[in-house]
Amino acid sequence: MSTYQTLITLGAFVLLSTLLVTFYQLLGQSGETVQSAQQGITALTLLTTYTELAYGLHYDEATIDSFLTPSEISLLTHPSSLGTENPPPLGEATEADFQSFDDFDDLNNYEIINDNIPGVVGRYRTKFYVYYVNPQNIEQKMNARTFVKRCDIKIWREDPTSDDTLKSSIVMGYFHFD
Ligand SMILES: [Ca+2]
Ligand SMILES: [Ca+2]
Repeated sequence: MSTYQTLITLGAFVLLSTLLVTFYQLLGQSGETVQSAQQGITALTLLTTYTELAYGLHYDEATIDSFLTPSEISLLTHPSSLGTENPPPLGEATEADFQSFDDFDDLNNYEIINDNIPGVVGRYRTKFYVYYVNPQNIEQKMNARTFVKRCDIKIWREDPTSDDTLKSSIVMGYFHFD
């Protein structure tokens, strides 16, 4: 092989390795894309599930067994006590999770860790935060009882760590027509 041929061969190898590096970079990127898409879908699935469960709850512990009129607003849970009612009323289970929650604000400060979802890699954490809002403006948090509560939900994959957090808010109102 002449020097010229060797140079051409070397040149071909350089070209081939450059192509291979680019190829593997692309492969790596699409791997990341698939991973982050899977993460997004998982977070969204959890959000949908928890949203449906939350909407199945009563507005307040005080509205489970009785119907409140606007003048009885003071019977609602105090803004600083939003959360679970433990010990629970006689004959009811300790309020600890979605199986035992019975009203919307039981979700306040609740956290769920999912690390065993079939077919899904990683550990996901979901946090809930519930507060009263102004019925005319649900962006406005109220430190007083109202007939509208808002629940902010945050979901993210914490292992392997991810920078993406899914945030969502749901609102529940208690209305009466009299
Ligand atoms: Ca409760
Ligand atoms: Ca409660």
